[in-house]
Amino acid sequence: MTKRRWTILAGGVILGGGLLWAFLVRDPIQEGRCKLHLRRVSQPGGLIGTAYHFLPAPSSDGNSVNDLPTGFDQPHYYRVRANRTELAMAVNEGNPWTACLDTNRDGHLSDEQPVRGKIVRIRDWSKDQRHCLFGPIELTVPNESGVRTARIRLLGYRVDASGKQSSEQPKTFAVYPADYRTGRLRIGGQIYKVAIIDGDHDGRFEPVTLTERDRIGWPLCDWFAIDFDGDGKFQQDLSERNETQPLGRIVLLQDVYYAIDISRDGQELSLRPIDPEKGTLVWDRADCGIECRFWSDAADQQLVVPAEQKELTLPTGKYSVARIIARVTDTSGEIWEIKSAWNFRDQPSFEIETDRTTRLQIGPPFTCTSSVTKVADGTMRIEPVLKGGAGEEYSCRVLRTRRLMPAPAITIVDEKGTVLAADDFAYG
Ligand SMILES: [Ca+2]
Ligand SMILES: [Ca+2]
Ligand SMILES: [Ca+2]
Repeated sequence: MTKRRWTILAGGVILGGGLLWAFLVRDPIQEGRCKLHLRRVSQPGGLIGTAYHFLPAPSSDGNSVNDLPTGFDQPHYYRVRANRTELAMAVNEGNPWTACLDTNRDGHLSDEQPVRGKIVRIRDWSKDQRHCLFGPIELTVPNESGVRTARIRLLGYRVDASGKQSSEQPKTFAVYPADYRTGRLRIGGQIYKVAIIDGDHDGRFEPVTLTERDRIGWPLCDWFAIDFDGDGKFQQDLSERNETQPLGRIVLLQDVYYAIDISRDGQELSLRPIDPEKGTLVWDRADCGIECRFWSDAADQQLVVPAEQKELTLPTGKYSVARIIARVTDTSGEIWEIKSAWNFRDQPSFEIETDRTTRLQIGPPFTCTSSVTKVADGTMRIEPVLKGGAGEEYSCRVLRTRRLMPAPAITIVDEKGTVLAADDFAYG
């Protein structure tokens, strides 16, 4: 056989194999439903980044731990939230760092398999950082119908809570799922990639309650993602392009609401058009346009509400403010803009009830106070705190027609009004 014939034969085999894979192995794309396949995640980032939650600061107090694995002589103790309970974890300084989790919740760590950390470099907040990665760690979760499994990874940040480089120890820890499920379905002639993430590590997929939060107020819940724009990625920046949401009962897609149904084993998903029960939201505010994102146990909402619009209808459910941009246009046509702070703990929540009205006073009037904390003897940290009418918190970065204005100034006076110090705040 000539070389040319061998090439044709090889090409035919590859093409035949590909067609066989396409017809027999790959799932056909169905209208409104799909099978969900498990996708393992080794490195942090990407879609799974939306399901990070940050652990409270470590303590040296191991009161809830009866014993430790051999060699744990410099332990720091954490609590990891999973399946609506807290698991004790000890992290030991050393080379390598080692973590041990009380996976069977018996108060002992000596019966657990310690996990060695691995140093990874991750581009984080536009800088290359070294972090310590652990896992995957398997959690078996007993329930009424048997045992479910959740797999997690732990990421020890080599920066402290204030963003400074820690000397040796990974003090700040994030936990994230070690896998997610994904598939593709068709709606109205268009194909969408979808995914679900077991963000509360209980081995099942249920609508968010919005009550469990991590230390920055990020929801500790399952997540749903849909690639609205078809670019193959799931955007997750809370902007109008965002494609991830806490798993609710509903998703809004091309102005139509769809009920999200997921099988008990998490292997099948369907989106069914519905007309949900609704109530009215009334916005009590002055001449201020609002762009915002609300998380919800019903349907995630991205809203752009001009100053003159004072009410709108939303599906019945509980809502929590995830992001706000408040905009005002002055008499010279300049657009002034502030965004909500990256702090989700104190952002307001509200409920929409069927055929009833809920009032919300997001936006002006704004109040500015300061937060003062002692950093060291003789050193205080002073930060401005800007809040809106519903108690929502904003960043003090003010944009004037997309240009960042200088940071606000501060003057400290005594009881008689004598100026003791005057300076400008610094961003960052
Ligand atoms: Ca144990
Ligand atoms: Ca779950
Ligand atoms: Ca996308």
